[in-house]
Amino acid sequence: MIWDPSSALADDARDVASAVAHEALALLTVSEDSPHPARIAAAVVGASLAAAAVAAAVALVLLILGGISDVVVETASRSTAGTVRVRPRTTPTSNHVVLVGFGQRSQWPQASPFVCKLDAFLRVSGIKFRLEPARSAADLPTGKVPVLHFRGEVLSDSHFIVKRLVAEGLAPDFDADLTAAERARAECLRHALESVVYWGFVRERWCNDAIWPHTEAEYFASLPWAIRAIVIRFVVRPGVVRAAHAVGVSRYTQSQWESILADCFASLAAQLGTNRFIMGDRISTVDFTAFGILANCIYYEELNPVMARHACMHTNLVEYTARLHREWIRS
Ligand SMILES: N[C@@H](CCC(=O)N[C@@H](CS)C(=O)NCC(=O)O)C(=O)O
Repeated sequence: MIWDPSSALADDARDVASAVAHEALALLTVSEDSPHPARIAAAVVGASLAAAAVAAAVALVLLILGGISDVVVETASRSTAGTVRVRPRTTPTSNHVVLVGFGQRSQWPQASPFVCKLDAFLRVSGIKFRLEPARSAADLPTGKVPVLHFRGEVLSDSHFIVKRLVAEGLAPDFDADLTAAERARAECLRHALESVVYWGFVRERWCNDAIWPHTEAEYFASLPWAIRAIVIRFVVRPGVVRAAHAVGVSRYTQSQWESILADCFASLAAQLGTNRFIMGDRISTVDFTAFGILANCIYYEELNPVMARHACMHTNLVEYTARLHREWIRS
């Protein structure tokens, strides 16, 4: 989640600072008994320091309140209505499609397997889009990325966005040629990747104290220091860590978790075999999920070394990811 507190807050703090400094100087210059110059200098320095301290304190409080109010507004509206109403970034007649992600890295891939999945799906389907960062938590109707602004609507969840674009005839049905048994296998793989393997990113990026500083720098570098030091550290991270505990991924021992990962990647590698795509010689929807997960494993090794090690044990998975990167993203 990303906050973008208005610069008006900082302006307020600056105004307070300059008013305090101005008052202090005015008092000194109109004094009847002309004090000693050294005392004047000391008083000016003292007043300036006091003004700076007041400004810093006001700015800190305003910035923190800005961030916290975002969380509070988001939580309150979600708990009553279930979803947050977000103003679309496109009009009903607009041809522009906006993919909202975390936006913390300008170069590909986004540090979210689901954003990466949808990004690839849109490119391969020939749908032109702009990638924009979430400007605040209130930009995300379900609190998650990706979000797609499309013809005046705000769509959430990569799976349902893909379904919607196919139903509208804007994207091909990549699964049309699969048999019922193949669809079943593809669906099981998709769930294994999105509902099990995905949590490996959370376990490493958010729950590992040694890796967390790198995650924080990668995700939140653009936020003001006060928001990072207080809101991210004491509100956001603990929430994600609690979610990992509730799902159970952080309760496994390291060897238990690595054995689950090893089985999942071995299944994916076995299904891919020497084929071009996961389900054979044609793209199917599960390829976008696999690509998003594998690209995040491999290209963010510093944030998830265990995931990267397990994915890279399978040469065919590494080659598949590199080839799709070349064909889908770089071309
Ligand atoms: N089922 C969703 C999952 C999306 C998801 O979990 N996104 C993660 C980033 S990779 C997220 O936004 N997490 C924030 C949170 O859980 O608060 C989809 O397919 O879009």
